[in-house]
Order: sequence, then structure tokens, then C-alpha cells
Amino acid sequence: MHGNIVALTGGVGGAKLVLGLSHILKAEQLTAIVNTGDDFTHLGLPISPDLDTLMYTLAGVVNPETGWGCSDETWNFMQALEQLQAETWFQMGDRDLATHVVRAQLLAKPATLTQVTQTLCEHLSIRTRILPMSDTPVRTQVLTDRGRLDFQHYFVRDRAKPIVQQLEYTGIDKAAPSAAALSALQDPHLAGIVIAPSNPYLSIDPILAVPGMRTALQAAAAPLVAVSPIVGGTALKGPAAKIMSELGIEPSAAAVARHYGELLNGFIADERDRDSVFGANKPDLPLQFHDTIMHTLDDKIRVARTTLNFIQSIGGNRTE
Ligand code: FO1
Repeated sequence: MHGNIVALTGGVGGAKLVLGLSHILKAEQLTAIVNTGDDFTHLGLPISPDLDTLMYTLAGVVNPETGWGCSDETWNFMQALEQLQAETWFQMGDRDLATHVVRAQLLAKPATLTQVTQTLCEHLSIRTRILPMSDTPVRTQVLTDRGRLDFQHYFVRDRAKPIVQQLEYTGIDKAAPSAAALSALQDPHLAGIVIAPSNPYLSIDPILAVPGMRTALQAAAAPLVAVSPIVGGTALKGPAAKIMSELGIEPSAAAVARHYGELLNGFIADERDRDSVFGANKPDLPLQFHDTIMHTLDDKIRVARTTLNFIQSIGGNRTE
């Protein structure tokens, strides 16, 4: 019934919606284009947190408490690091460590991050297509009151406490959308593009900043809708609301809709924001209000279904 869907996503919040979509769509109908601005090299290992979060979520092995890392972890590696007085601020469980080691080996073959991710997905029996936004490294840097910080230093080591002044995506000038991402957006059977409820500044903006990505999104023959990560003026997880305030933007679903601007053909906000945020300030595009909080699998499927129905209502016969 539904056509093919591309989701743009970052970490934990976005992965929940993609999981919901994966329960409704056939595997070959769903492609996720994932932020790699959070990637970094740590203890000599290439870490791709948002790719891993989505892989673990779709494979059913994600740690349900954190939303990242693996369930049933053991921590021998971290304990050994501590004894050796190495850096321990970034928690890698023993299972998770295996992913980074195998990624390092595969990249050294050499292979692109797209190819490596495909191999990891095959081994984890994931059939949804998970694509890095680019095969060229892009690294988010956070300009703060404590100076310029690599993303994971800002986010994990410093617990997103420094005050954000500006975000930069190093390497973005040389980056291009991965060939697979471009071809997913050029798919003649594409029914819709979804911007998942990920942090607009930290997770989605790096994807949109890849040269050629916006053009490809606008040229796609399908409506683009975003699901707000801001509910009742705050972020359900992570520092989105804090960062918006620090950048001088009122943290609201309406501000997120304005941020995505003319890319949008529709916007889904939480029903809690129906009156308070959009009252006098409705953006001039189709709006849908829904309970967007996704705790259970049923919640994720419900939000995914609403998103697909909304796309269908906007896209008319394009979604058949
Ligand atoms: N997030 C944390 O808050 N603390 C951690 O120690 C941590 C380790 C970690 C290891 C592997 C991985 O794939 C993700 C990890 N994350 C950790 C999540 C993480 O880096 C962020 O959630 C994302 O980058 C933001 O989307």
C-alpha cells in the first residue's frame, strides 16, 4: 500500500521512528540516511554512534535504558582500560567494541563506510537499508564558551554542559552524498521523505549541509515531512532545547518547522503543542498533531503509521 520511504535520522530518537517504520514497510521499501557528523576516532577505533544506534535498534540488541550501545553488555574492556589508565569517558561495552574493531578492519581493506555498514547490517540480519550520509568524513565541531570541542567531547565527555555558540561541520566542503543515498532519493517509486525526530542542529543539519543533499531532497518526486523532536517546549531526550535557547531560538515545535523551512511539505507536531505553540503562528503548510512520545514498540509503530498516512494524504496518488 505504501511506496518507498527515505528517513533522515540521527541517534536515539530517530531510530525509534525508523524501527516503527520497519514494522509497517517491507524491508526493501525503507532506507535510512544517517548522520555521520558524530563519528570520531577513539582509542584508534572508528566509531559511528548514529549508525550503530540504528543498527542495534533494528537488530533488537540495543540497550533499552540508554538507547545506544548493546543490551546484555559486559564491561571487561572498560575495566582493563581503567587499569591501564587510558581514557574511559566514552563507554564501550565488550559487544559494542567488536563492532568498532570489525568496522576498522573492513575500512582498512579498503572499503567505503557505506560498504562496511552494509556488511555489518548483513551480519546483524538487518534488511532495512542503512546508509551513511556521506562516505567522506564530516566531523561536527561545537564552538562553546569553553572553546572549540569535537562533538563527542562536547556531548559525552562534557555532558553537553558547555554553552553552544556555533556548530561547524569540518570536512563538509569536500563531502558529497553517498551514491546509495542519492540513488534512494532519485528512486521513481519514492513515496515520501521523513525527517525523524532527531536533534535538528546536531543530527539533521549535518545531513542537510552535505553539498548536493538539499538539491537532491528538493528534486525528489515525493513529499518531505518532519516529525518534531520538541514536545511541549522541551526535548524528550538530549540537549536540543538547551542548544536552541543558547543559539537564541525559542525551543518550540514551531521553531523546528521554521528551521526546516521550504524543505517541508508537511510537519507533525505533538498534540501537546496544538494550542500553545501554533495558535497564532501556524506555518503555511499541512500540519498534523499526534502523540509523538515513543516509549513502547506500539508507540513507535503508531507514530510511524501516522507519518505514513500523513505523507499519503499530502502526496495523493504519488504514494500508491
Ligand atoms: N553516549 C553517552 O552519553 N555516553 C557514552 O559513554 C556513550 C558511548 C557510546 C559508545 C558507542 C556508541 O555507538 C554510542 C555511544 N554513546 C554514548 C552515544 C552517543 O555518542 C550519542 O548518543 C550520539 O552521538 C548522539 O546521537
